[in-house]
Amino acid sequence: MTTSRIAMPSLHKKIMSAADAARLIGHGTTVGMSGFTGSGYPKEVPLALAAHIEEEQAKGNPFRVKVWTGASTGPELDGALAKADGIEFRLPYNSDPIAREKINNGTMNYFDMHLSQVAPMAWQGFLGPLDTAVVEVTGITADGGLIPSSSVGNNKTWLDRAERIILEVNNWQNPALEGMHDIYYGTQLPPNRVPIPLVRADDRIGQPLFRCDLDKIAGIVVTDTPDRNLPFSAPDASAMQIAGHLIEFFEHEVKMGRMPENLLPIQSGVGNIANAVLTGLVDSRFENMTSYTEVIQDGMLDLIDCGKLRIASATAFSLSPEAALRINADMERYRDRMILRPQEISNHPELIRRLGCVSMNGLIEADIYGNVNSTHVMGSRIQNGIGGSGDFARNAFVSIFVTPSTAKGGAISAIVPQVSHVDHISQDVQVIVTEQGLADLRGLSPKQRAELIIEKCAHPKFRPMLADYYARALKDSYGKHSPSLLREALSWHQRFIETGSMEA
Ligand code: 0RQ
Repeated sequence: MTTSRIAMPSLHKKIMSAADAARLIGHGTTVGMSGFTGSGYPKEVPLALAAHIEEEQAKGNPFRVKVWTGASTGPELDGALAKADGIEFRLPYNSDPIAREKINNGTMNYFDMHLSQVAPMAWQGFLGPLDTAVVEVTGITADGGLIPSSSVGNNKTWLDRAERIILEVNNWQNPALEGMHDIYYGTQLPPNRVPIPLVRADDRIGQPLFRCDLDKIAGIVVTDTPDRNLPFSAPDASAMQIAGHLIEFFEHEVKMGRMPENLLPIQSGVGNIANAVLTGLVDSRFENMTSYTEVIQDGMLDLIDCGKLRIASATAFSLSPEAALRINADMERYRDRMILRPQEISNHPELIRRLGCVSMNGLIEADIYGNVNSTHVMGSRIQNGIGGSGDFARNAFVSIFVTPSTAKGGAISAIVPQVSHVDHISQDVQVIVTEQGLADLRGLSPKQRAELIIEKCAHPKFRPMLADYYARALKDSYGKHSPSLLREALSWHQRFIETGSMEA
């Protein structure tokens, strides 16, 4: 396939097939791929690599690679490589079902880490060497600048650190993306770190293009395959109730003078509920809002379209296929309202704390003291990963977690005596919202938190069980600061594993 997107003639000789590019990647090596929540990931080389791996394995030759990405990607990358049993180790965030299965059956190593820390840890040398970068770009300028695509993720770091670079130039990506990105090249390692000069969500502190050592480019593959994001489900009654509670909370915070009229920069996590909250804000009275977050979802387009969101700063799009068409049809207009940055900047603790982000993330379960498990079902099966939730929760102005009060058709309570795995300690969890209500936990002791969470957030079916547990814990616990019955604290999970329900 050819393209007019490569404006530097000397690079044309590097164009090759995906199969030839995949053969540049060797067994046991580490590959840094672009991609973040289904956007901007390479589509051809990983598929060709999976085919190559299967061929080698059929000949009896072991062939597996270590894969680093920005966050989750698409079926052509994680799905295809996992299916071929080609991934020996992966970091960070994954949501691919085949990869999830391999991780949970113990055949794939997965390092689930805070998304802001991936690039710094690569630079610090904690993750080992990076052999190959495979990065999707929208085009290449006449002087060799790389126009980023629909996600930035860790691409800057992969391009800088890798010994060899393979580019996928994607004709499907809109050329009008050029100018939307802000690639900051000022990060340093200690002891030379300096403050990052970003003080508002709409500040631009870098440059629109990636730069790389052109001699490292070993191959260029041309594609026109679209990003493959999943559609969001329409917000259900429970999601709308959660959105309603949150908007009431925001109104109260403004009335109390704790937040300005246009709120503070919003961070909204992945998933259907987070998207529903954004959709709920469309009908709210808040105007001139800003967002400093990691992904731009459908709900943010709605907020921009209705004129209520002034700027959305993130590292990637996470759009349904319909929303991707919508943005592609009107990219020049959206470009003025959006900034895509490296994920070490979109998720930087210094910046999240400085801007005072209002963070809203989903959870798997929370306990009565407000510790949150975002990742592990029944304490051991990973669902996705911590993603950016930790970056935001610890550093936010106010850290909010949202969830339906039950899961799996009501068999599981999302509020439990003790979480079966901890991602966010109670100090990083200030508000919990379910369709039942909102618990504002700021300034409360563990016992006060427990009473409020049981009253406001638990499903009525599980509320008496929780109240009973808590009353007995208050009486019989070894200590009375965070009362706990150790023999019983995880018994709800064990009961689910044995009977298919947490109900007694
Ligand atoms: O599984 O699809 O098999 O039924 O978890 O749950 O209710 O669809 O909710 O899409 O909002 O995801 C925490 C996973 C919630 C997400 C989590 C099962 C449930 C379903 C999805 P099925 P829902 P959502 C920054 C923010 C961590 C990363 C993060 C997440 C599936 O929000 O990955 O916050 N967060 N990043 O059935 C058993 C429970 C369960 C449960 C839910 N208690 N027990 N299964 N499920 N609760 C963005 C990035 O980092 C990119």
